[in-house]
Amino acid sequence: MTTMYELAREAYAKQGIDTEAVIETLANKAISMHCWQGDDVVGFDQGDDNAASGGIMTTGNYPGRAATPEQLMADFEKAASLIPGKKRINLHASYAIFTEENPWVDRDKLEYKHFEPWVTWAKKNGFGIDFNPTLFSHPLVKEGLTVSSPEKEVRDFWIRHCIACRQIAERIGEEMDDMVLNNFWIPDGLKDYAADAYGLRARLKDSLDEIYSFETPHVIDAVEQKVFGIGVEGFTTGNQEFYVSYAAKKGGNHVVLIDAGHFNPMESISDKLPSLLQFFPYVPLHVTRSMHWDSDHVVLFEDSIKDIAAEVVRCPEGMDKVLIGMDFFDASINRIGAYVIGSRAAQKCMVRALLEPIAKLREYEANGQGFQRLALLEEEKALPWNAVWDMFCLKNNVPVGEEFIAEVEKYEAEVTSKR
Ligand code: RNT
Ligand code: ZN
Repeated sequence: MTTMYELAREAYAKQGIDTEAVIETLANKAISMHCWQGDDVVGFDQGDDNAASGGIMTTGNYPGRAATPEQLMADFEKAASLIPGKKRINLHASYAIFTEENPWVDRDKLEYKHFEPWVTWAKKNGFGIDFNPTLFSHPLVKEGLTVSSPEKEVRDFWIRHCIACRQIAERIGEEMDDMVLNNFWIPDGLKDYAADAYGLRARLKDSLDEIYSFETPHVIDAVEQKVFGIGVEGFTTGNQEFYVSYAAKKGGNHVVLIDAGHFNPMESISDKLPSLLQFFPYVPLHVTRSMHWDSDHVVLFEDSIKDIAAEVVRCPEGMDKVLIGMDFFDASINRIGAYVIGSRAAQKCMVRALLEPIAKLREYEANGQGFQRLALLEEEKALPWNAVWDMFCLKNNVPVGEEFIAEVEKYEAEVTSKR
């Protein structure tokens, strides 16, 4: 393997690329791993059999789902030990931890104390934390609506929830001495065509104004659009025009999160990065793989993801400003394996992007040498990036190549199969 790496190092050096620098850059780029792959987006606040609902759905019935905070933490640690580089855990409000001391409260009454165990655990493991209010899988998602509902009682409940979540995220940021991404995915929509689309969006705007009416210096406030959700195919309150305009007008740390599965099938999200990065301080991503629709399949080393990684690297400061988060949930295969495959695939795409001979490509482009640019783009695909990826894993003390399969199998035999 070392010999292969040495050959790769030489091959890339010829293109003016320092593979050692690439390995170091990538090791410092955190990847935010979603807690919800570990338990099929069930959470801990609505009972054990509360399958995801309200515009979101998991399919599959693989045994061994994490059903308690302890199990989810253990599984996450196992997955993280097989993924190179820096990691963050992305928590949803529905993963509040209730104890005898801090018994169950509804989502509008959540406080920092319900997440303190996560903070203690994250610090111990060297993970950063990101956060999300949970506006789904709850009886108060009424007729598919939350903060844009015509019922004031419904809106107010969710406004209180979102305010609580911003306060929690801020406190997490203070405790961690870090910026916390607090992302709002609001599933609101209608099964069929809307007659009062304007009214629904006006209510969303008013609710957000109330939610964002106080400062949170440790929080990056993101909003995530979607073309449609299950059961709400006819109309989505929070579409791209709404959220881009809203975040841009708010300014500061208000941004839009881009989920790779939330656009029309042929719409490339990579091309959004060089636009959004001109105006926003951050562009958070949900890296996922959609199959025909927003199916949240486990991420693989595929063109759509490679294209996103390429833009992250090509855009000035993209490595700092684009926040890479995962958002897939497959309940049909070993869940720890799913984490590992998906996160490593995203990182493989990043390695490859960092190895691109960008200076040369830009020179060709600037000189109008279209043939040369295309030829190099094509040849570069066959350079030995995989040897650099293997070295990256080796240097970060995680299994190289498919060695992680045996590790996941062992954990399954010893832990998850016994649940
Ligand atoms: C749903 C959105 C959202 C969720 C998570 C659980 O379509 O992608 O980001 O997947 O918040
Ligand atoms: Zn998402």
